[in-house]
Amino acid sequence: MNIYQRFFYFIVCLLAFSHCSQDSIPASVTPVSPTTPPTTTPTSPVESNPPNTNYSPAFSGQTRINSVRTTSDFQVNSITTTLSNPWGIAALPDGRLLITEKAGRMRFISTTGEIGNAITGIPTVNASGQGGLLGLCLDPAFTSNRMVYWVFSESVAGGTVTSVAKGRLANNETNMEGVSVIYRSNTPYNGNLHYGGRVVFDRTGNLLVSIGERSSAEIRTMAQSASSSLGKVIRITTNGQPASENPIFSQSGALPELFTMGHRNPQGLAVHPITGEVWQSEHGPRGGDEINRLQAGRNYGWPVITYGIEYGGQRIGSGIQQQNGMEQPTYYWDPVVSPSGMTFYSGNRISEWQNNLFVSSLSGTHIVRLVIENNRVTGEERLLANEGQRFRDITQGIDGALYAITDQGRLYRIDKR
Ligand SMILES: [Ca+2]
Repeated sequence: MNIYQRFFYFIVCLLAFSHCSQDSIPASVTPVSPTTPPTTTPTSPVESNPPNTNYSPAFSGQTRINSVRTTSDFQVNSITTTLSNPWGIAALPDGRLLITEKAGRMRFISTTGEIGNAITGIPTVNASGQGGLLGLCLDPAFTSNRMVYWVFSESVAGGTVTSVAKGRLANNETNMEGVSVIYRSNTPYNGNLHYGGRVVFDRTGNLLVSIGERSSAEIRTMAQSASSSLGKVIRITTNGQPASENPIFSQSGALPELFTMGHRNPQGLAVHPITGEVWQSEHGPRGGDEINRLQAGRNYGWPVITYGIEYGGQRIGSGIQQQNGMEQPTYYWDPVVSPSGMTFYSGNRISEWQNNLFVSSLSGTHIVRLVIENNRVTGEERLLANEGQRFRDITQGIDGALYAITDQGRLYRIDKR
């Protein structure tokens, strides 16, 4: 190679490595820096870097939508910096928060930063790679039944799987009672990537759980097989049975728990406060991170259609972005931001945020704010971009503030000043 080829090769490797590590173990904590005004003008997209592909969107506004800027005065407080790889956050009815830590711990944390001891009774997790104790949610009737549901990666014969467990939070708050694993993915794989890992209740009172396709080229095609739970969003009862409302997929051997198929690594699920529909975020490859509006029985395309390319630069499959019978993402990013947990804002403290979607971004190191009108994204903003944090999950507290956790161990509170 001549010197120019070597330089080009070096840049390609650098890009590939930086993207491969989008969900790896975090860097060290960086200090909070003061907010500086964005350099973009309000009408230009927030993304100014060139895309990784030359693919064209299927419709106007599917990517690089014009930026918006919050005009309300809001404040950001770092409540604590000492969590250890927090992965999921849920708001308790009494105002506190319940968080998971990747290594296998679940803890209370107050909105003033007091961190509780690890709750005992949580089944062992396999915390290798991207695995561990992942997303969690509370039962809608938590106040009376104290039930908690969570997703984790688990060692089983033949590899590891994405699993779902439930337990009753003991009255003394030190342990989980009556813990049981209510669901296990049916396709073990020897790997430690792409577990998915979010869980939410939808308005039918069932649990939706996102399950990744385990990443490797040899296994990811299972996202298109209705007989595997890999690369799916499933819908199950609180006992782990297929929800009776579930769609029927036409493939022979289709699993009755499937809700949607054709996903890569979905790390975000959120229920729209008006429509009740479940929206999803999904890590793409190099380019092609997605926001999807999930509709029962639909196929979201991976790995047949995608707006991304392989980390090494090759096309994926036939290199197509659209196909009949496969859903287009509502929105996509190229280059990627690595979207993880997300929530719709339904509070009234910042009225211009109502029904906006807030998405935690890992490699993008910011919180995405998406304005959504008539099921289309009409504006994008990057919040907390100067904090240098890999945002893993975000939720709305009982007090109406937003609470976000980062891989580096921080919990932020974002609210009207
Ligand atoms: Ca897709």
